[in-house]
Amino acid sequence: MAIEQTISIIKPDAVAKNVIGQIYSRFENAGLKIVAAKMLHLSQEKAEGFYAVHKERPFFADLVAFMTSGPVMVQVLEGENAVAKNRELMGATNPKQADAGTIRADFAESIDENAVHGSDSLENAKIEIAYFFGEEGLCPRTR
Ligand code: RTP
Ligand code: MG
Repeated sequence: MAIEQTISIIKPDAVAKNVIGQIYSRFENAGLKIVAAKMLHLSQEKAEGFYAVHKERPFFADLVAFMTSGPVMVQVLEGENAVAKNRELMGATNPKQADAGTIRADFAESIDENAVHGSDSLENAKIEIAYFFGEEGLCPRTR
């Protein structure tokens, strides 16, 4: 299995609920390492650019409004199969359909405010890592 890196975002609803640490524990317990992290309040432009693939969708304006409504925590997770493993930990987009024990089942209220984002492919992970950490770079673990 390949060591991959993926983007995780703890969205404004979960930051407001004060569960950053609980979500980080799930990553760590699954063997994923945090190799970059920052809290930021996304600008309209940064949020629109991040979700540009959805710009024609009816929910786009609400999605951008939500993602700019408060601070988010953005991190790069590294580990075996990190992209799929993170998506598994997150659960389905709609928390009502998410498996028990997943982050969205436990911390999200609705499909619009669903606690976390995770890159959906290795290709998009690379694009999203560059989008958020292109200038700072990552902190590879040496031990
Ligand atoms: P994300 O990108 O945030 O990790 O979520 P995802 O891959 O599970 O879902 P995606 O299809 O990429 O959609 C991005 C976000 O848009 C909102 N959404 N609303 N009302 C709807 O039908 C609908 N569909 C998607 C969700 O908040 C989703 O996280
Ligand atoms: Mg997505």
